[in-house]
Amino acid sequence: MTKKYYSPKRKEYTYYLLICILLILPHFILAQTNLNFHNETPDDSYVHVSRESMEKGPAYNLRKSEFFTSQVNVDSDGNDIIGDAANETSIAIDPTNPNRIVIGWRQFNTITSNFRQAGYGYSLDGGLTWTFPGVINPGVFRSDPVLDFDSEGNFYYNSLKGDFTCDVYKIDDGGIVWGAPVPANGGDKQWMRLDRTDGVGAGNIYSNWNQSFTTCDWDFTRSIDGGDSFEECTPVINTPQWGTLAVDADGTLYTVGRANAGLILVKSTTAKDPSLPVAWDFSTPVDLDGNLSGGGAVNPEGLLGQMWVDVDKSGGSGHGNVYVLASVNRSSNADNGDVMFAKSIDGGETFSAPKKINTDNGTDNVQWFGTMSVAPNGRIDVVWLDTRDAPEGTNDSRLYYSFSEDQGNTWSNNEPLSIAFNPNIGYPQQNKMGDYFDMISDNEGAHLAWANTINGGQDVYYTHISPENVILSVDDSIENISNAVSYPNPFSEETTIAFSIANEELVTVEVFDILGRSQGIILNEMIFGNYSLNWDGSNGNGLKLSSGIYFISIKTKSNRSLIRVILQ
Ligand SMILES: [Ca+2]
Ligand SMILES: [Ca+2]
Ligand SMILES: [Ca+2]
Repeated sequence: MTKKYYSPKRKEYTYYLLICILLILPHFILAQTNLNFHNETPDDSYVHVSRESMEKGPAYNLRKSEFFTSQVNVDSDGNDIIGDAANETSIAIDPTNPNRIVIGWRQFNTITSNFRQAGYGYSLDGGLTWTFPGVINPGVFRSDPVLDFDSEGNFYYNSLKGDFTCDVYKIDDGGIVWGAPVPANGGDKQWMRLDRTDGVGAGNIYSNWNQSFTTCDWDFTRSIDGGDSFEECTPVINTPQWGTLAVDADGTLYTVGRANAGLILVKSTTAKDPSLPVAWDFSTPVDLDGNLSGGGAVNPEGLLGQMWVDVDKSGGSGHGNVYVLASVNRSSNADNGDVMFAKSIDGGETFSAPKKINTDNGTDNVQWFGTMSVAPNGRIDVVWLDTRDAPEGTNDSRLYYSFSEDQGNTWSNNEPLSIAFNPNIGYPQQNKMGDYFDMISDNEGAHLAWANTINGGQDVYYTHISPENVILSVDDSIENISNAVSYPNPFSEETTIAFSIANEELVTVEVFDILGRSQGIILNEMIFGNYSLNWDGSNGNGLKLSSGIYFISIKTKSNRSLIRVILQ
């Protein structure tokens, strides 16, 4: 009997081997792509740098009526630390005291080393001033910070370590004293969300991450005991990566990201129930006419941005809507970065056609780090970095903002909220400015944690955006108001507001609180030349305002000047 070289059995084996290779090939392709521009592996060794020994310079802080910006990674005197780097921000606000805000980031103590640690800073005055006490765990490689509060004001900081596992720190005093962290499984580019409902899932913690870089078998975990422990890893359908999570008003969990076949949304109505194992209802393809990517000129070793999901919890006509947004490489044209939005009005089963949020012309400008959050009243806030104003041959970027008050059908004009900066400077031996920003919306405005190089290095900032004032904003480039001052400042009885108007026109002097809410108009007259008026700290109805920080806006048809005053 002649022995055949190819037995039927061997043929079958070869066939199965081929199928296996085909099935796992996309994973390797994604893993390879990751390695090129997103991999949180320790590289340079830890170098101890004393903050006291670093050179200091003025922090960058900007106060306008449409927004205010405060530098977060400052020393104990509020100064910029020259020669450090900070990026990849996440923000959390205490729902029991919204003046308590915490921002986390990747802190590089010196730009001579890409060794990164868990940076954090906190504000107790609504983001106006910040304290950066130092990194949480000095000398330990930590990356990918993700922060959140539960409904009772407990704070959680999820942190990726160099072995592709995550820790969750839990503290109950607004971010001041740190205990030991709890192991939380995890992997690279994890995201975390708390259930802040008062339903069956109240206090649950959810996290998912990039399946390609983890020591777990899968890409999801849950805590049902307030962060004391995290469950064994379980799989999310189609393993989305580089995305975020959202919990709706009923405790339903959504997660989004890039899968092998494109962008997806995955939904679980059972994850909230501690008595049930985590199961997923379905996975829906999301068409944003493009895909998440990275490695572009604006952020060479980082992402173009992550994919955002949020839900309408307003109780109004948009209640339950699911919104997704991301900066994507476009499919239907050559644009390397647009901010694209889509919505679902049927609980994530189907999505609308994608809508481009940036309204610049052509396909040459890059809109990156697109970031979205939804306010309790249903307003959708979106920010991104934008190269549309960049001189030819540069990647200079400005922060832009737009919002929608009608469930994403129409959007406010694209408004720039920063000067242009070069995102390619200040690198800490790693050519990127992190992979994402983070934002939280309330009914008054948006709270953004972000990075830029306006102060000459990579630094972390908090910006509070007041949508109503963005609509009212005027062109600051025309100078008709000069020498605007207020004295004494601080004041208790009365302050004199003085300014000069170059050409006669109607001048309105109006007082705003730190959230950008008008407290009353104190002057509205035709004025020319030097002018002064006295203000006793009362509102438009003659009632004395409470002690605090206010902004006096001196506005003409074409110009606005702001003075920050302290009423004692
Ligand atoms: Ca700095
Ligand atoms: Ca990262
Ligand atoms: Ca573009």
